[in-house]
This record gives sequence, structure tokens and C-alpha cells, in this order.
Amino acid sequence: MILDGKQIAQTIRAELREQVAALTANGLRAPKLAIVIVGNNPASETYVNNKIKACAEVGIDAVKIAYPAEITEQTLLNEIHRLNNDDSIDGFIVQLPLPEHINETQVLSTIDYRKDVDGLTPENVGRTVQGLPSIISATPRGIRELLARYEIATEGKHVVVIGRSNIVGKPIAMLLMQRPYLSLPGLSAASLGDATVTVCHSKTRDLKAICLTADIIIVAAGCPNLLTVDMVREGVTVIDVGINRIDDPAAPKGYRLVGDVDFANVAPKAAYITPVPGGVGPMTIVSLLQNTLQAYNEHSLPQGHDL
Ligand code: BQF
Repeated sequence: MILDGKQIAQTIRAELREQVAALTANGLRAPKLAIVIVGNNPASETYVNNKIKACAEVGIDAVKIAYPAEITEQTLLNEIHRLNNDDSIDGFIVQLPLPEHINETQVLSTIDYRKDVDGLTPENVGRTVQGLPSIISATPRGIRELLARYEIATEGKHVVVIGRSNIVGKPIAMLLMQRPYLSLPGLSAASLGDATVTVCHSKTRDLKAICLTADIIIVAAGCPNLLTVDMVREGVTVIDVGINRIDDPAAPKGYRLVGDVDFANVAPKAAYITPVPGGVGPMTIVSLLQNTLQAYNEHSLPQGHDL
């Protein structure tokens, strides 16, 4: 069965639109997201456009703040301080990757964790790891929501995560190993967590043998065709986080998107599998909207206003 992230994301956007409409119908202002983008990486431009379009659909105000690639780190840090202190902004993100000369760790650490709707500050990462209320990074939140909506339980399952990034691999591993009652509220159906998680990466020996023991494989390596049919058991669940642009002169944009999984051959053997495009990507975008509404609800509602 194909896990239709595009459709689930659309359903969630409709739910969010209702929630935002209820706020504005009560005389409250709409939530507002700011997106800072540095330079003109074409993929980043596309991602930012996707986010702005999704905000418009649910009634979240969005503002794009664009800087040339040559800006100094200090200019960017000043902008972050400004956004931290701007009461009209509920949350903001700095689109990654940043140009080489800018220290990403420094930039992320400067964001006020209450406005960190990408969930990448040390405060939010640490709180997520400890199972405390936090803003969860968008892709892991989206993966968890997708599993929940399809009622794919993780309790006692062996989850193999391929990739150890701060943005996907590490946080999804932490979330799925969590005791469910310690993890965040807001989950729809199945209670997620209680998995046995193995995190693999480029130095892992005999990845195939490890994958063959997996009930669920989450691939976030950025490598087309990394996961092949000989590496999976019959009935496996495969979550493909890869977004790779492959040159294709026949495609409308001159490229097409592929994931990290040899989808054509793995899909027939899988119980559940996400496609690329239309799987995890749309869930990542909708998670950013959920995080923005969360930041608004936790910090912007006037005291005593109950919705
Ligand atoms: C789809 C991202 C790598 C590095 C930085 C929908 C997106 C992608 C695919 C999207 C991504 C990937 C984003 C699809 C945002 C996901 O239909 O399959 C949406 O816009 N993404 C990002 O902001 O930064 C990245 C991947």
C-alpha cells in the first residue's frame, strides 16, 4: 500500500484551516510565519515557495525575508534578533542550507526556541529527546503523523533509520524509541513510540544484514537507490525521506525527483511504502504549519482567551 503523504497533508491543511478560521472568527489575529532565505539556491527557492503557498491555503500569514548569498553572519544574526523580538511574528525559520561562510550552529542557537518552528534549536532538540513538550522538527513530525494516520504501530517493532542528520535521522530515532506517554500530545490514531531503533550511516558495516531484520526502514541518506529489494523483508514498511533531483531533459522542469529507495522493485515487497514525490515531502510542509499554529497557541493567545 502506498502511503499517500500528499493526500494526508491536504486533509491536515483542511483541519488547520478550520482552526485558524476559528481564531480569526473570534477576533484574534491570524498566526504569522517568517521565512529567511539567504542566496538563490534553486531547490531552496522551490521549498520556500511551497511553504508560502501552504500557509496561504490555511490562512497563516507568511512573509519571506530574502538576503543575498554574500551577507555577513552578523547581518543574519541581527535579523534573527529582530524576529525574536517582533511580537507580530509567531514563528520563523532560516531556510537551510546556508552559504559556507555562515556558521549554521551559531545561527540556529540564536533563534528564540519559542519561535523555532523548525524545531532545530538546542532547547527544542533537547526537550524532544527528554520527551518534554517541544517543537519537533518538521520532517520527523511529519513521518510520525503519517504513521499515525495510517495506524502503523511501532511498539516493539525494529525500526532501522539510515542517516544520522540532526534534522531527520537523530530526531526520528529518538521519537520512535520514546515511551509514548512521555511523548508529545497531538497524535491522531496509533500510539507511536516503544520501538527498538537502530541508526545506520555511511560507516555502518553490512547495512543489508541489518535492514533484513527491520520491520520499518526510514531512509534519509540523500542517495538515490540506496535501498534495494534484496535489503528488505517481505511485508516491510519503508519511509523514503530522500529528495534527489535527477537531470531529465524529457521532464517539464529538466529534472525529476527521486527518493533514496529503488521504489519500482521494493514497492511490490512492502506492506507500506512512501512515494517520492508525494510522500514525506508534503508532510514536512504541513508539519511546519502545525508547528506555527502550536507556537501561536502557546505564546500569542491573550491570557484567559480559551478556544
Ligand atoms: C513532494 C529539503 C533537503 C534539504 C533541505 C513536497 C517538498 C519536497 C517534496 C519540500 C526539503 C524537502 C524542504 C515534496 C521542504 C521537503 O511532493 O514530494 C514538498 O518543499 N520540502 C526544505 O525546506 O529543505 C530541504 C530537503
